[in-house]
Amino acid sequence: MYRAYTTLLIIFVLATAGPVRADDGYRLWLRNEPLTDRTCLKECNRRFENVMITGDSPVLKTAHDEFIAGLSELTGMKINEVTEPSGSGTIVAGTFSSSAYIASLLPDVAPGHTGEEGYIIRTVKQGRRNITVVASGGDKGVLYGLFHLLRLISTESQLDNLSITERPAMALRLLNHWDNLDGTVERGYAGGSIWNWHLLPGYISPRYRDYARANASIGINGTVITNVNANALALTPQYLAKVAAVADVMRPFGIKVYLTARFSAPQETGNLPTSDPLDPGVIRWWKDKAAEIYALIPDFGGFLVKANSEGQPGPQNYGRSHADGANMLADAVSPYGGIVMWRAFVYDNNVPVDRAKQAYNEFVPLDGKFRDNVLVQVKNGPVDFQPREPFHPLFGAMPSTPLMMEFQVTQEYLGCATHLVYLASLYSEVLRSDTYAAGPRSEVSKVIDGTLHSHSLTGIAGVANIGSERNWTGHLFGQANWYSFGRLAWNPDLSPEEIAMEWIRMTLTRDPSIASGICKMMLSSREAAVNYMTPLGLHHIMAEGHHWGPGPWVDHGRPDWTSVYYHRADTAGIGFDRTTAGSNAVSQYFPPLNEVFNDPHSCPENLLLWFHHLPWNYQMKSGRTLWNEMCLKYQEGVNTVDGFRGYWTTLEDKIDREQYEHVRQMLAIQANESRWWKDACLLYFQTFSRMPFPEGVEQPQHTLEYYRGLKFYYVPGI
Ligand code: BDP
Repeated sequence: MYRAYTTLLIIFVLATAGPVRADDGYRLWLRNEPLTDRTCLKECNRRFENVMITGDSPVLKTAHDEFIAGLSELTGMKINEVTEPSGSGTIVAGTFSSSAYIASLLPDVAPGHTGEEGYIIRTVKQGRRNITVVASGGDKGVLYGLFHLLRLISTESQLDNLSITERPAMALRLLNHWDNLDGTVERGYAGGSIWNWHLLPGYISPRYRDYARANASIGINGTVITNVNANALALTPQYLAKVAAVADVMRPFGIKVYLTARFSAPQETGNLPTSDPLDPGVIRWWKDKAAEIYALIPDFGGFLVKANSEGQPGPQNYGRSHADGANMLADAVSPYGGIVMWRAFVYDNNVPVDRAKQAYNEFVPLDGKFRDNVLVQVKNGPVDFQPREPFHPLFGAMPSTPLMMEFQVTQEYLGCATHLVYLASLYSEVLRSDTYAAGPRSEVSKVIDGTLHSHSLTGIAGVANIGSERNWTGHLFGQANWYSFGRLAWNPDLSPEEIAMEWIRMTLTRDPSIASGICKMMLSSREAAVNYMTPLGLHHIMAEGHHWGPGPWVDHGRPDWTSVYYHRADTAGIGFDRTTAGSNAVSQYFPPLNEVFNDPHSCPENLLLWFHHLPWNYQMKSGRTLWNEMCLKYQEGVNTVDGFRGYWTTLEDKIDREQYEHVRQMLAIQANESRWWKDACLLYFQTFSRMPFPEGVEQPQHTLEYYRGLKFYYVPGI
């Protein structure tokens, strides 16, 4: 009796004292913390005690193993594997073709309805028995459907009368790793690369598998494992054997592997005299290379290419166009079903009048000239992953070419992973922006999901924030950005709030009031960063090279790599004049947006200085001068972060201790750095405005000289 009582007490203490356990973040959103809600546990017992998953392909086997493992971790239930429904409830999962029984449970559903990756989750009653069917036209759909069901369980969602139909909006949902073969990661802030090139292919780190399952759980179906600033060695037999070993781990999780192709590889590793895309020898070399790759990796996805940008080689070196280059590679991979993702992030060797206009100018004339298996991959904004940019004017402007979205998940311009910045807000803002390309309701999401211009080859890519650190992303909240990228790639209409709540419940806590408090903090975090870094449409004023911290004074080197080129502050005012009277970048947008942006009175104030150069005493909608408004925005950003810190301390014994302590310290860093940004930028701009700080703005902690003199030698990521 006494022993039973003690055991019960121990169980009770373990179940209630969450913070005692230390969570190092390795398990991500798949930590599957045991459910404590009794109703939910009862529901699971009633519905999911028996599991019948049909089919034995590698992906279905993964689906089976993941589901059984996840369900047992979450519920502690003993799960029976059955060959026909039994007991009070059974999960029945499989493809329409693997089981006639599944098809019979969903008589109203045409087999092609879900596609290969979509799925149906439905509760079907058979007398008193509850059958939960998870069905798809393809193995991957079953895997995604079962992960969806696990998510419902893990977030303690409603489990009865399920009637869910899902299809991914985008066909290609990819991570782009800017990982180098030497183990470093360009713009990576979470340790080194997760790919251990030295030990591959002999040693397969368990991390590869854990990476694959995390991605599969959010529907990511491809990964480009090498940097866009590519190394031709990745295409040599020695490295291809390593790539093949990674592909073998990814395959059962429905993930294809892609590589970046260095355009000059035929010369660098093939000893050819040229890499001219129209040269027969070069064409042959790439065809042979494709054959070699596909012999090792039959489901190889294809190539991602950065060409004629920031010094990278490309077709223009031979007087050829981007289309000539892309098509030559596309022809090499097309016999095997491969694709080419050709980046529109181009930096000409000659400095343009307005850097923001360049991609549009180079690519619009090429619309319709690309092969069917080419996508043009466009960054979300026309400059470079800034805290806020208008959407890229190419979206909507190339109707005959599939355009792929490129977001940055790694926080190169958002604190280098020292800041809590929830990026779903940024992604969603861009995806929901109306391009007006075919009249109102022509959102960016409809351009990239193919519905606006009828493309079936569609895609979205996120530059990964993943590294070798135990918690994968450095900052714990960086995990939420990886998670939300995947969720929005699947469904761009999901709200940042829904996604944050899912992530919080699976990663931090299921307590509703704590979860909503954390969610509120996440939802205001991106605007806070914009405010303390680049409010009112300012952009590209970060420190040079490593991009960590402020550098509005950067004025040397190539003009369009400086800050002064972008903010154009002088005693008359501040901002880049992109109106019809200035660089005329506004004309790259469809009406009525071009007019809206062209007039400072109709231009959204959060993009004002992106499009206009305005006097310091310009009157804002608030009635304040531009200078005062700018100062107060910077201060507001700082205050918001102070608020995060205060709120976080209220969670001390309410969430896992290690998670709590990690975030507490990171928020302290962020609070310091937000002041650094505010002080440095305001002191610098004050040399032009010559106006005092308005009331409510904290006095700077140091002088402008102090901030200008700060030097950092080993910031990660370069
Ligand atoms: C810039 C990064 C640089 C990348 C480049 C790109 O600073 O490291 O190589 O983007 O996207 O933002 O190619």
